[in-house]
Amino acid sequence: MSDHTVHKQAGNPVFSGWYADPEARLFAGQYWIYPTYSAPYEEQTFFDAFYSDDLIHWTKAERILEMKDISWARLAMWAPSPTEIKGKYYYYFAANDIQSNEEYGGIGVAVADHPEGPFRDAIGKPLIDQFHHGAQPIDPHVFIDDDGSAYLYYGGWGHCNVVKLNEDMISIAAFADGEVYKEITPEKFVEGPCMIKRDGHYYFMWSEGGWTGPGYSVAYAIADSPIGPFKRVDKILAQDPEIATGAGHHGMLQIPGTDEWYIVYHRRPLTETDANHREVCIDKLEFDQAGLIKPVQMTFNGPDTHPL
Ligand code: FUB
Repeated sequence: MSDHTVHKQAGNPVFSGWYADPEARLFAGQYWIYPTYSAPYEEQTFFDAFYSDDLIHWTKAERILEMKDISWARLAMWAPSPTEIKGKYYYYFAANDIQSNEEYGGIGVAVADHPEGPFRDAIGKPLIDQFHHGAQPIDPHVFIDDDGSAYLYYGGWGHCNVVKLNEDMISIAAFADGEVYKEITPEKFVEGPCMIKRDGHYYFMWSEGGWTGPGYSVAYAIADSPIGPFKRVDKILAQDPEIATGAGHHGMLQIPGTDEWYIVYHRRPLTETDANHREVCIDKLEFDQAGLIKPVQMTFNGPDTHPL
């Protein structure tokens, strides 16, 4: 196993260091956060992860996946999203920030026996290596529906697609209508898709604006199906002149056995303007009586303690 460093830090950010694009999961009885290492592209050559028993104390699992183990990756390893199926951990990530179908890279899949890795490339090539419907192959987010169907949402450059994963989790199936790459782009979508299911409804969320600037933010839609249609409802997370700028690209955590939810996201401290100076924060996300998401209040206090 990799080196583990304990971060005892109450409040936001929940751990120190420049990190972004957090995915949030509950694995093996612990809370997990899987972020991008937020540095210049050439230095984004590995992923760390963080785990906690209570949402307050986080331990770093270092270098759970490294570029040296991905033959096709050369820089900009971004936005991981893992899931657990039958005791195996499947880890979707982007690499190379491809600008056209002439370049090689896109979304890969790695696999491990433990949530802290070590993850190894599962197929030796990208799972998605082309633009489809204008979507840059970045920002994967894996979602398992109640019937066990696995969906991979992804996309940048203002377009979002969803694909269905086969049971092996390392190959792509066609939908019932024969389509493979289904475009589901909601109004104002830029990147960073995220899906949860609550009370039978699919809450689809995404980031809007430019991630390098202060106006980066999160909005959402509600649908009756994992493939939409997704009609934009409203923004739920945005900069706050008292707290931080550039708040977006998030994951979600539900406290087990409750209807208590937290949004795990990155934001830029008010003192910073460097695009990569992003840190991972957690705040409450609440629903109103009608099931609509209330605007998130960013805080410096961070989450309440939730021992597992
Ligand atoms: O961290 C690199 C990129 O920044 C991500 O892929 C985007 O979603 C944005 O957060």
